[in-house]
Amino acid sequence: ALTPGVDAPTWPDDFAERYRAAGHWRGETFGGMLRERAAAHPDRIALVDPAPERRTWTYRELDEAADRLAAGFAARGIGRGDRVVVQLPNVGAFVEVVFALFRIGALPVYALPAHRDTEIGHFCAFSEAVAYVVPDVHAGYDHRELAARVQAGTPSLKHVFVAGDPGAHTALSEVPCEPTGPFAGPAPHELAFLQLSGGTTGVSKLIPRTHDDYLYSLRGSNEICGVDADTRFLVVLPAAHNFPMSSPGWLGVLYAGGTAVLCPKPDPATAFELIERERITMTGLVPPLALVWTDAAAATAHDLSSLELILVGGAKYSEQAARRLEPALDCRLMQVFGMAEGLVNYTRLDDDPETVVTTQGRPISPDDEIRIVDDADQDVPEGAFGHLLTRGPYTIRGYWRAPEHNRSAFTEDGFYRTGDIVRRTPSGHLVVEGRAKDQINRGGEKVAAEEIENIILAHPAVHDVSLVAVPDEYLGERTLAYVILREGAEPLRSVAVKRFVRERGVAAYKVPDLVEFVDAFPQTGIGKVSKKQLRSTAERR
Ligand code: J2J
Repeated sequence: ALTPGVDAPTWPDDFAERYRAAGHWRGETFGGMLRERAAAHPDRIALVDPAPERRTWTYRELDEAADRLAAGFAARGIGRGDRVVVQLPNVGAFVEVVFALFRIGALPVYALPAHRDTEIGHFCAFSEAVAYVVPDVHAGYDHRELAARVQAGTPSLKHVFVAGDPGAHTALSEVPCEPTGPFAGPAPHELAFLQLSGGTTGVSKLIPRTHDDYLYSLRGSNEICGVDADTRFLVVLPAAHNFPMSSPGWLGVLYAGGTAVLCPKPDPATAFELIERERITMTGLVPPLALVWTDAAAATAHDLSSLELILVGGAKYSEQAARRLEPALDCRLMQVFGMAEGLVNYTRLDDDPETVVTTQGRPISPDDEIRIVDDADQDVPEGAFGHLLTRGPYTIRGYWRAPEHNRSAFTEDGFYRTGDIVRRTPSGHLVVEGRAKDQINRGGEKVAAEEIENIILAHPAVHDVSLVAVPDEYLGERTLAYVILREGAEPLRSVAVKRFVRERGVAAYKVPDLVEFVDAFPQTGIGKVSKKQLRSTAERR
C-alpha cells in the first residue's frame, strides 16, 4: 500500500528521473517540511483559527502538536500507508491531523464537510480506512451520528476521532502523547494523501498524490503568486478542497513560512472582518463568492486595504465579473484553472489586464505537457478548441485502485483526459470553452451526473432519468433532473424527487435544483440519450 504503482499507476522511471534532474522533485516530505520550518523560524505564526476564540500556532507549536498527535495515532496502531478519512471544517485541528498523518506516513483521505452517508461510506469502504475524523456538530449537523452509521457498515473502520465533544467515540484531544522516538515516515516518492475527484462516474475516484509531486506544485504556485513569509492567506473555501489547499493555499503558505488564517464561513460579513483584523494579503474564491464579495465591497465599513491578491477559479469566471473585481476590492486578480488530478494554470502578475480577465491562465511548469485534440485524439490546429489532455510532474498517471476507469481516463502514453474543452491563445494561455465530461459545475462544486442519476433510478416510480446543467446567473450552472415516470406510476412531485435524493444521504449541493417530468428523451443517431439536446432544451427554458 506504500509505493505508488502498486495501488495506482505512477510515473515511468525515465519521467521520474527527468523531473528529479530538473529540480522539480526535491526529495522533500510534508513531515520534513514542517520540521525544517519549525527549526528555521520557530516563533513565527503558522496558523490562526479565529473561531470561536482566536487561537494561534507558531511553527514550533504546530510541529510539536503534529508530533504528539502522530505518536497518539501510532500508539493506536495507525501506521504507514493506512488510510484515514478526514472530514473537518476550517479548524486548526484539520491542519494538526493531516500533519500528524503525514509524519507517520498514514494517508489522509479528504472529505468535504458537506459529505453524508453515501460519500463517506464509499470513501471509508473503498479506501479500507482504519479511522475517520469528524467534528462533533458542524453547520447544525451531528457528524458523530453519521460516523456511528458509517462505522457500523465498515469493518475496517476501527477508530472514530471527534474534534470537540466525542459522544460515544474518542475525543481527538485525548489522542496526543509523548513521542518515544523519531517516526520512520514516508519516502518522498510515496503517497502523501488521497484527494477527491470531482467525478464523472457513479462513485468518486480517489486521487493519489505523492510528497514529491504535490510539493512541487506548491513551490511553483508560490513563485507565481508571490507567496512568501509575509503572506497572510485566508482559507475561505473548504480546507480539504485542492484549490484552497494548494493553489497556493494553506499548504503553499506554510511551505513559504507565511500565515494561514482559517475562515469559518465564506460570507463577506465574516470574511471582511477577518481580513481587517488579521491583515489578510491573499485569498482564493470560486466565481459565485467572488461576485458576492465584489458587490459587498462597495458598502463595507471594513478596511480591506491589506488585500493584495485574490485568486478566482474552480469554475468559469465570466469576463464581465472579472472586470469588476480589481476596482471593487482594490487588489489584483489572478484566474486559476486547476484540478485535483494535477495540472494548475494561473494568469501571471505581469500579464496584461486583458489576458487576466479573458483567459484562465497557463500551466505552472515548463514540463506540463498540453495537448488539445479532437474526438479522435488528433491535435487540432493551433488556436482551435478541443479536448485538453495533460501530462507532467504533478499530474497523476492514474486514479487509486481503478484500473478499468484509468484505461479510459488516461491515454496509453499517460496523458490525463481532463474532460475540459479549451483553446490556447498565442501567448500560451488557456481559455475554458466548455466541458465534455458528464459533470455539472455548480459554482465550483462538482456533481457527477451518473451518481445522482443512479440514486434517482432507485425510486420505484422512476423509469429513467437524465441530469443536466442549466445556466444560472449566480452559480454559473445548476442541476436539472429530467425524469420519465414508469407507466402507470402515481404522478410524482419534484419535491418528492429532491427529498428522495436527500434522504439517501448525499451532500446537499448534489440534490437536483430542478426536476422536470417528460415522456421521452431525445436520442442520438445510435439510440443513446442525447444530453446535448437535453441541455439545449434546458437552456431554452
Ligand atoms: C473553468 N473551469 C474550471 C476555471 C476549475 C485550483 C483551482 C481549481 C481547482 C478545481 C483546483 C476552472 N474555469 N477557472 O483543484 O488546484 C473545472 C474544470 C476542471 C475541474 C477540476 C485547483 N477551474 N475548473 O476546481 O478537481 O472542469 O479542482 O477540470 O474540483 O473544475 O475540479 P477540481
